[in-house]
Amino acid sequence: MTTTQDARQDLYPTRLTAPGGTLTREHRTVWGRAQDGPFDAGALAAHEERGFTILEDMITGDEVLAYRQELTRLTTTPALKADERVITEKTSGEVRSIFEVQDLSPAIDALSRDPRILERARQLLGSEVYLHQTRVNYMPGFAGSGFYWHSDFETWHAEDGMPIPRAVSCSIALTDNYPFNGGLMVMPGSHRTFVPSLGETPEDNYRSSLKEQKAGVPSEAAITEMAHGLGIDQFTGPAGSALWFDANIMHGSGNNITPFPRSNIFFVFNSVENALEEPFGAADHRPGYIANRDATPLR
Ligand code: 6CS
Ligand code: FE
Repeated sequence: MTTTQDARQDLYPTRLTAPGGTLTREHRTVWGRAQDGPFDAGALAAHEERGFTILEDMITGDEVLAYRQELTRLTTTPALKADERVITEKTSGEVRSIFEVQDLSPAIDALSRDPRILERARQLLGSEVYLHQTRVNYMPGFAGSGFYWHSDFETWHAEDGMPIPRAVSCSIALTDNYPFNGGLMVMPGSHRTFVPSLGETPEDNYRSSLKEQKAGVPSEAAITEMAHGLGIDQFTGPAGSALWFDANIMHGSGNNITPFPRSNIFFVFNSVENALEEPFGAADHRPGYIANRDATPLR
């Protein structure tokens, strides 16, 4: 007798018990058309090809200052110190990320619904969208630790039950992103390859993975092959710039030992047609503040 779990098709098997080769992505990257939103046909074609788009001046200098004050307010709110949505740096104990930030900051909630952001997410995903995950990353100076190479979709598929990579992240820089202060690195075109990871998901993995990801990371062999084949681009640009990147693009960031923090706001938009199911590679799904299970369209 097969259960629905067994019968369910998994196009992107990962967290394998034996090494498996890379897979070619089954799904397109851009689901909407030029007439559906602010991106023109050329921009959509470039996003389909590279898997990411950098927009300078996504928000104004005044807005950057206002959101930077919000980030400071959040880190200096005593009640939040013990909140499970606040992730601290492994070594320094400083705030590393705050998840579900739209519930903690009305200003950031409003930004996620701003047409400059929401219309682009709807256009790229070709449907109504909802917030799968939001977070602010502080990447403080001197002690900001980076994120090893990974595909977000690999985690969201395995641990949250996201069926296909019909999701897009928008990272808005609140500080200047230099090559040397932990700027996000991406491998252009890597979104078209799905790299399964080896090793089952530990119980309650999110309690450590948000500080330092161990399960779900690609092999050095896969990273080496992709880096040689595709190269590495880096998201640099002034505060107010935005990086739109596909859920499956291979990305990572280095540590930040400079005095210059690299803070940003992340919105992860998922298509309402791609709502979370049961995890494809873990026993239990993650809490709602990391993976929203309410696919009500964002208005
Ligand atoms: O596990 C997650 O959902 C988070 N981890 C990383 C390294 N990037 C995506 C996401 O925020
Ligand atoms: Fe990531």
